[in-house]
Amino acid sequence: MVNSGRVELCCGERVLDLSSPQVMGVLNVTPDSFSDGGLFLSVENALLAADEMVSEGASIVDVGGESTRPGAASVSPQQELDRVMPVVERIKNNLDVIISLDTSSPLLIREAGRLGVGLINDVRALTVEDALSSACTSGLPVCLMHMQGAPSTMQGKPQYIDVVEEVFGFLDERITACLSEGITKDKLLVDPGFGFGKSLDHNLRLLGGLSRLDSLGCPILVGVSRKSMIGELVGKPVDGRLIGSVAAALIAVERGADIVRVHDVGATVDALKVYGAVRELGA
Ligand code: 9MG
Repeated sequence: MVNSGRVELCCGERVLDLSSPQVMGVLNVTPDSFSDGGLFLSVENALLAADEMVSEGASIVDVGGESTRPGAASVSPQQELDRVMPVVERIKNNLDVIISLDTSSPLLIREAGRLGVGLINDVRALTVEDALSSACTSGLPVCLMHMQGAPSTMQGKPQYIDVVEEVFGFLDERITACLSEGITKDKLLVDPGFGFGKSLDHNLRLLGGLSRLDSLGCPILVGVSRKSMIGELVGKPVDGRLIGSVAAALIAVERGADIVRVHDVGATVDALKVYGAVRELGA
C-alpha cells in the first residue's frame, strides 16, 4: 500500500519501487563503528556490511556519519563528509542499491548528488540554515523527520498535548516550507521520528496512530529498530531487541509505513514476505 499514491520514487539514477514495503538498512560510519581499525579497513567493513544488507533484501542503505544518540559528540560538516564520502563511493561503485545519506548538513546535502547518493535522510527536516536551498539544488528526494528538541537534550522531558496531531502539524509545516523553496512534493517523504524527543507512551501513540500521516500525501518512513522504546517494552539491551523490532516494523507497515529503517535486514525482509503474502490475497 502506498499512502502517497506514488508507486515509484526517483532517487537520482535509480528508482525505488514503492508498490510494496521497502527495507532501508542502517549503516553507521561514526567513530564507534570504526573502532576495529583504520579508515581503509573501516571502509571495507562498511562495504561488506552494506553488501550483506543488499543480499538480504535491502533496497536502500542509509549511510550516516553523525551520531544523533543523546550525548553524542558533535561533528563538523567537513569531518562528516570525510567519514561518509569514501563509504558512499565504494557502495556506489560496487552495489546495486539506493544510497540514502543521513545528514542535516547543507554541505553534505549539496555534495550528495555528486557523490551518487539517491536520497537525503534529514532527522532535522531541513531546518538547518541553507538546508532547504541545498536540498532544492541537489534535486534529490528528502525524508523529513520530526524531532522535539535537539539530539543532546531531546529525551530530557518530551512533552505533547496530542503527539500524533503535533507530529502531523510539524511535518505538514515542513512540507509547505519545502514547496515554497521549490522542492516538489514528489520528492518528499515523512517520518514521525520514533525516539526523537518522545517518551514510550508518545512512541506507542504515534505507532498506533501512524495512519494519520497518510493525508500528508507522502511516502512514510519509520525507524523503530533496536530503539529504547523496544528495550523498554521487552526489557532487553540493544542486542536482544531483534524480535521486538521486527514486530514493531510489521505494525508500522500494517499502519501505512512504506519504508522501514532497520539494522536487521534479513529478519525484517522475511517477516514482510509473510505479511505480503497474506496482503496479496486481499484477505
Ligand atoms: C538517522 N535516524 C535514526 N533514527 C531514525 C529514524 O527513526 N528515522 C529516520 N528517518 N532517520 C533516523
